[in-house]
Amino acid sequence: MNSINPQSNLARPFVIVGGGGHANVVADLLLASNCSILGYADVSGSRANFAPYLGNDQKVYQFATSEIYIAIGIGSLPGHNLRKRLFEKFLSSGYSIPPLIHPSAYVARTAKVADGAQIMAGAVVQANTEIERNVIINTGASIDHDCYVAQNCHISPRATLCGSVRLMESTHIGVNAAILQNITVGSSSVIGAGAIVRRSVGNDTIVYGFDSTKTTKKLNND
Ligand code: JB2
Repeated sequence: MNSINPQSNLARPFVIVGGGGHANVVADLLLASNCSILGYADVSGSRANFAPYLGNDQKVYQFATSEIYIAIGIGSLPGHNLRKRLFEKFLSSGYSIPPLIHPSAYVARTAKVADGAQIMAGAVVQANTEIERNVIINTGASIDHDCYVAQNCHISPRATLCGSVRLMESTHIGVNAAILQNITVGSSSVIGAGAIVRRSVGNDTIVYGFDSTKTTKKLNND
């Protein structure tokens, strides 16, 4: 395994924003990397058990920007921009939101992973690939060489991008979908679970079905 886990060398504790399913996975990544977690912020009260509940997002501001790191513990699903909003809110308030890479993920030496991006357990990011800000590469996903994944995309568990695929901003790739080599997927598009994409896809488009011949234009509800 590649040992680049940037969070392992960070001295400050983390505050996780969100306390649901994705936050639990992020907390596990941090603990597996020997990072400490001060607590988490959530709007709907104390539910998670990985760290103390701090209160709503306002409570995060009790910590100086130089005192903590933030991890966004909200996932992203099609049509929801909460993760993006919270990432931008805390970044513009001066907090650091470092990239997180699970110790069991493989990230090639020549790959680039930007702030706020999260590479989950068992994922692979191959040579010369660029992962932009606030992207989730979820459990066991595989991103091959020379890919470009623009900000706020979510690659769901076990999805595969073959070589030189380009994903534009806020695209969602469903569980177990496969995108063949050299394909571009436009911004805010959704590739359904298990779809196999053999030709490029425009912006705001939903693709579904085994042979990816079925597409529909999606309403933009951001
Ligand atoms: O403004 C907010 C806010 N709004 C909702 N600020 C903060 N700090 N938290 C907020 N929340 C909280 O986000 C909700 O009260 C809830 O506790 C949490 C969302 O949890 P949930 O489990 O519903 O979704 P998730 O985003 O953690 O995970 C989704 O995305 C993942 C990628 C799920 O679909 C997962 O299954 C998926 N793996």
